[in-house]
Amino acid sequence: MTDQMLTSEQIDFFKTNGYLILESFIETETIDSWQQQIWQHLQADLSDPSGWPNPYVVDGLKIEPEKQILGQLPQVRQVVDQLGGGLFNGGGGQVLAQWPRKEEHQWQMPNSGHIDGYGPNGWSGGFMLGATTYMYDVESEGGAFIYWPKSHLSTHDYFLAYPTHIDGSFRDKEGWGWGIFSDRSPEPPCQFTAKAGDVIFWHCFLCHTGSANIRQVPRFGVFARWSHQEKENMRYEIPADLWKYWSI
Ligand SMILES: O=C(O)CCC(=O)C(=O)O
Ligand SMILES: [Fe+2]
Repeated sequence: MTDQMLTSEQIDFFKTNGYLILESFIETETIDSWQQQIWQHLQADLSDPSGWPNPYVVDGLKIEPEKQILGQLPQVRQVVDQLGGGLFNGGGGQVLAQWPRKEEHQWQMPNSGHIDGYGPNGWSGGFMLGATTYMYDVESEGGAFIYWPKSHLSTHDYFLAYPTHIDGSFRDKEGWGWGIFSDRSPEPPCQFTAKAGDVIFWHCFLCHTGSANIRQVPRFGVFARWSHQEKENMRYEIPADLWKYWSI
């Protein structure tokens, strides 16, 4: 492994599109171990759908050893350090499941996507980067993570026009919906169909959302997110240069 994980072409791609997909980025041994741990945690089995639970958020799963958490894997940390110049913090793990919906045969692309950082506890501020991978392969209509390519640019334009909205006050307007961001996207949404262990890194302003799974295999999405180390100082700022707080 070299110090610089990403080539300049990959960095240019990330800056232009707001995301970067790295195929087979996680070792098979790690994926195998995650699979074992999640089924053990759920007290269920891949081969016995009748015993599958149904929660979207897989609560209380602590991947062990800790260095096997998505955001702690050395190759993931290397990418994050390269993009953030060592100033991005976080990388904690979260698993979100999309269980097969046997009763649904018609799949629809979601009509809007959100940006992260505006959860139930309010605005966290300083969110910079997310990463998503899967524990099992995800085919089309199989509960993929959905993203709007290049929407980081239109979201940036939105906040340049309405800088005070960065704190989440865009939600105060009556009739508000996440479409205020994703409807501005220069490109339509895509499904992140991928093999287990392929990783998508995504810019904090990239619109995204989950989607229904009408296939056979549960979608276990593994997420990690990073904030800026100086977030208390920079969280209200909308720099004209979208990459001001990045090292790329
Ligand atoms: O489940 C997904 O693929 C999307 C989840 C998501 O956007 C989130 O938790 O912020
Ligand atoms: Fe999200």
